[in-house]
This record gives sequence, structure tokens and C-alpha cells, in this order.
Amino acid sequence: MIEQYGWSDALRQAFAPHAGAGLVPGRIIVHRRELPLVVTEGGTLTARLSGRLRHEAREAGHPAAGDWVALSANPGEAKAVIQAVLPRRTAFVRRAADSLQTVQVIAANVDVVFVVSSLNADLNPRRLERFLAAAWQSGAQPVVVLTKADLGDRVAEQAAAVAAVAAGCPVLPVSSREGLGLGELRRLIRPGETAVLIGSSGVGKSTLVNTLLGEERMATQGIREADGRGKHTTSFRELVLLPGGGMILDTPGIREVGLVEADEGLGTVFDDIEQLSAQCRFRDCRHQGEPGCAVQAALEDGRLDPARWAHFRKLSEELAVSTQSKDRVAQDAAGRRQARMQRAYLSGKRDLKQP
Ligand SMILES: Nc1nc2c(ncn2[C@@H]2O[C@H](COP(=O)(O)OP(=O)(O)OP(=O)(O)O)[C@@H](O)[C@H]2O)c(=O)[nH]1
Ligand SMILES: [Mg+2]
Ligand SMILES: [Zn+2]
Repeated sequence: MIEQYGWSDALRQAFAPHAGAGLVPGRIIVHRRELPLVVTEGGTLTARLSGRLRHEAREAGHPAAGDWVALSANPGEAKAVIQAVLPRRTAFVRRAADSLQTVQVIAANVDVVFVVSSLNADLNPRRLERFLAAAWQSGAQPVVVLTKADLGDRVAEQAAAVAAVAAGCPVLPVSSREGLGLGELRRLIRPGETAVLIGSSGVGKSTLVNTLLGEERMATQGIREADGRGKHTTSFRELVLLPGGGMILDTPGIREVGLVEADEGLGTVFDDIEQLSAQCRFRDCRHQGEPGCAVQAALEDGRLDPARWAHFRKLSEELAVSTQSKDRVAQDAAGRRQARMQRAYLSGKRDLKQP
């Protein structure tokens, strides 16, 4: 059973110490904060987090959809307990909107990230740049999926414009309604592999899943006439098996992803800018009017779109701020540890555990 969900020799090896401790492997297929749904060899069950994991989750985040976990079944208790989370091969993460520090893992151990945008008012090159930076950073292969191709009459033109900002990432127009591009999309998910759909509400993520499944499994809903926005129909992340093998993770719509340590992802999306910077006369060129600046030259002769340049600067700045704040949090934590040890020392406590 769990082979279908991508259980592999590499995972079996990583799991060996837990197997030795009598735990069983499982994969989280429905994300719920306290009680995720886990698929195991023996079937699907609701599990709870061990006390230690619950405590750790406050800083490290909760186990996510797609995570492989080690479970214990306690006699006399209906629920299995998640004792450990196996190291993630890939992870799509974002900084939560309300906090610089809280990192949310949206999907773990995914092979393909479908960055989904609808070919209507939702289509926005700046948002795609941001989503793609996070997607490249995840370690999975990003693919831009442009939905509702049946509605547009400039699809090829729009796809070309998207390809120009997508840094070599495949761009795939699809229509669930007319069955366009679905075979190609389906072939991107091989047996045992996991894909995740990321994008705004109402772009047709759940409709796409239903179309691939050939049944109306996921709830879907029309978008608001006034501004073309979705109504946040999907409320949790759910991993489903596809006929013919492979899995897809449907997610609630998100308009924003705050970047977390995404320097590499950013560099990949803005490879054109990195290449230009390398041609500036001065290695530490700030591209603000220095002589021999290749970025300024490209802006002047139209090779570099000023909006793209401005967005690159904005995202770079955002990353710098989040890194600084993370360092500050780490310092605060170190300071608190120091103070705790001092107090313990003063009170003569000897059994203090080193963190
Ligand atoms: N014309 C057209 N409409 C589509 C297509 N795919 C989806 N829709 C419509 O778009 C609306 C929103 O679709 P959903 O699948 O619920 O969107 P979603 O991305 O899952 O939205 P959230 O769950 O809120 O994130 C529905 O009315 C769908 O019928 C398509 O290929 N063509
Ligand atoms: Mg949905
Ligand atoms: Zn320069």
C-alpha cells in the first residue's frame, strides 16, 4: 500500500532505526494541525503528535502533508502517535503572512511544483516570479500551469510572456473544461512521484484534480463575478493517488508566499539579472549609476524590464530582512538559554539538559 505513496529503498533505510524501535512508517495525506491523516501499510488512520513533537512544532513547524513519519500504536489508545518525522527530500515552504519567523511547510517530499495561474485577471508576472523563487528553492521541479485556456483568445501570446519571466521553467496552458494540455501535465508526474498545486483561490486547482481523477472528489466553486477571485473553497491540503500512479496534493488558494532563505531560488528565477550583474565593471556594483554598469545599460536599451528589476530588488530586500530577523531570533534564543543556565547554576540545579 505505501509503495503507491512513494515508499522507497532510500526511505526504508532512513526508517531503519525507527523500525528497530518498533515504530511503523506512514505518510501524511491530509494535513490537520493536531490530528493529521496518515496512510500506513495497514490502512489510513488519524494520528496525533507526540508531546515532544508538539513542543518542537512551535518553533520548527508542524509535520506537513507529504511528510513520512514514524508511528507508535499505544495499547489502550485508539490513536496512533507520530513519534518522528523523517528528513524531507524537498519542501515547499513559505513565511506566514503574519510573522517573519513562522515558517509554514505547505508540501513535503514533492517532485513537481505546479505553480498555477488562471489565464484571466489572476495572471501576474510579478506573482509568478515570487512563487517560482519559492518553487525552485523547494528542490522540486517547478512547472507553470496556466488554467482556463478555453476562456482566452491570446493564450499563446500570454504563455510566451510568462515563459519570458519563468527562467527556463516549462509553461503549460491547460483547460479542465476542454481537456487541453492534460495529457502533458499528467506525464510530468511519474509513478511514485508527488506533485503539488500552488496558486490563488479560484484558479481551478481542485477542478484539475477532479479531471485527472475522473470523478468529482474535491469540492469546487465558481469565482466572484466582480473581481474574478475565488471563494477559498478548499480548506485543507490533501494528497490523492492518481489512476496510473503518482500523487497530487490539492491545497487551499494562497495569494502570497513570503520567501524563506530562498537565495538560490531567487537567483534561478532572475538568472538574466545575475548574468548582467556579472558583466558590470565593478564587482561590487550596486547598479545605481556606477560607470560600466551592465544592469543600467540593459534597462536603458530595453533588454531588462524595469518592473522586473524593481521586483528583483524588492524580493532581495525581503530576503535580507527575513535573514536578519532570523539571526536576531537565534540570538534571542541563545540569550535565553544562557540566562536559563545561569539561573539553574545559581539555584544549584545540576541536571540541566544542554539543548
Ligand atoms: N472556463 C473554465 N473554468 C474552469 C476551469 N477549471 C476550473 N474552472 C472553474 O473555476 C472555478 C474555481 O475552480 P476551483 O477548482 O474550485 O478552484 P480552486 O483553485 O480549487 O480554488 P480554491 O479551492 O478556493 O483554492 C470553478 O467555477 C470551476 O468550474 C477551466 O478549465 N475552464
Ligand atoms: Mg480548491
Ligand atoms: Zn551594475
